[in-house]
Amino acid sequence: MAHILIPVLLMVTSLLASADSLPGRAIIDFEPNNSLDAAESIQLGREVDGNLASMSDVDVYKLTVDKTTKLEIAFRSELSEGNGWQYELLNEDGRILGASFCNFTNCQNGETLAAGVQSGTYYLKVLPESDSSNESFLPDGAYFFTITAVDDFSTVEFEPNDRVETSQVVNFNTAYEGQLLGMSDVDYYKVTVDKTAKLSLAFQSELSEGNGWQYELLSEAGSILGASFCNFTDCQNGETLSVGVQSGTYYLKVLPETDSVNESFSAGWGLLFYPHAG
Ligand SMILES: [Ca+2]
Ligand SMILES: [Ca+2]
Ligand SMILES: [Ca+2]
Ligand SMILES: [Ca+2]
Repeated sequence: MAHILIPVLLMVTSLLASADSLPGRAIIDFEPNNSLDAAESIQLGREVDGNLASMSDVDVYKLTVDKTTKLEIAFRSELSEGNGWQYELLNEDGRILGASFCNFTNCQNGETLAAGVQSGTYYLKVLPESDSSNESFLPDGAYFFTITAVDDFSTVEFEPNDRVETSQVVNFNTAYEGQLLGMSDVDYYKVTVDKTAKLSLAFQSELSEGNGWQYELLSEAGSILGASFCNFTDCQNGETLSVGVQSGTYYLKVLPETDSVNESFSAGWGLLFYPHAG
């Protein structure tokens, strides 16, 4: 009898060192660039050198993507700032596809945010991390980022996936990375099983979060076959949920653990999952 081990769900935001800067070729923050309409055009693979001039400064950059791909945003700061930068990848309609806060030495060392996108126009919006208007919260120094398109996009989440109808198809033996973008984000993934099997879903978060993730394995009709809350270091260490299933279509639904709409409960920014068959 064949056995199928199934999906593993890990939650991760990849943090990688950013590429070396190329000062002579950097694109400079050219004001005013404070809105989507006034966005400054940038290019893939070319570093942008910007700064926030005040707590009301917002820098919006615009780029065009001509294929389905994974965008990697390597972001870093000149200085280590406790009140750092917030940056968001937006689609043409202004919907957030990925976002991060960048601060302290983590930001100075650089981090990478990845998101799957279709061909189209996208924006990167940079603003102060704090939403205070007090200028003492303004991060000093420059920020730098480079957006690159990576052909290996099979392991990344594609928004929008907030409904069963728009769920993302995933395969076994592949790790998928995504994120919850706020308390209203829900992520659906879809997997097809071709025989009676044991479905195993492993789930892990990058960070230890007290208000963590909730995930459910659903049948095609929407009944919950298995579910778990994943939080604190237990989630960071990873856990596995297993259920026996018949052949058919199944959905994995991921949402914030708490049903509060308070964004302070937002469970980190990273999500990676790994469906596995063996
Ligand atoms: Ca600026
Ligand atoms: Ca600006
Ligand atoms: Ca998501
Ligand atoms: Ca979603």
